[in-house]
Amino acid sequence: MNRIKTAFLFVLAFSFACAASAALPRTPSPEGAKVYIISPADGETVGKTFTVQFGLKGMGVAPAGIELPNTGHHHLLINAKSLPDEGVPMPMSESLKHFGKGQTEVDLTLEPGTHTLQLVLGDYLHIPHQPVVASEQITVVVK
Ligand SMILES: [Cu+2]
Repeated sequence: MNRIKTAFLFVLAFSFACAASAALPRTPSPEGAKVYIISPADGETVGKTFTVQFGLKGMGVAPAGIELPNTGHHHLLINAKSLPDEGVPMPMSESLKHFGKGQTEVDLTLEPGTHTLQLVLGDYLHIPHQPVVASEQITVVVK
């Protein structure tokens, strides 16, 4: 009896290991989908606290956790050197903000100096779409 139990547990553990190592499925983005920063403009000088407005064309905004075709939620990269890994949920940090409630703008406070901003859309699981829907990276000068 114990042997069967052990064999069963082994099979169970093996299936979990397989599921974890398999790549998560990517959500397709429609052709022509575009995310962009409406404001501030590239190169603009802004105050310490300023509003960043998110624009999206060819797709809709849906809160995280809601699986609807051709939708996603915004992620703002602050001073990122590269785009986040494509096959996994985007991490959450001070430099990678999630807008999982479906927000389309944020009041951001940054230290004086030059900063870069970039938007990346994520699916209901926070994974970038395929192909990735990302904005141009813009530069703002905080005075
Ligand atoms: Cu997210």
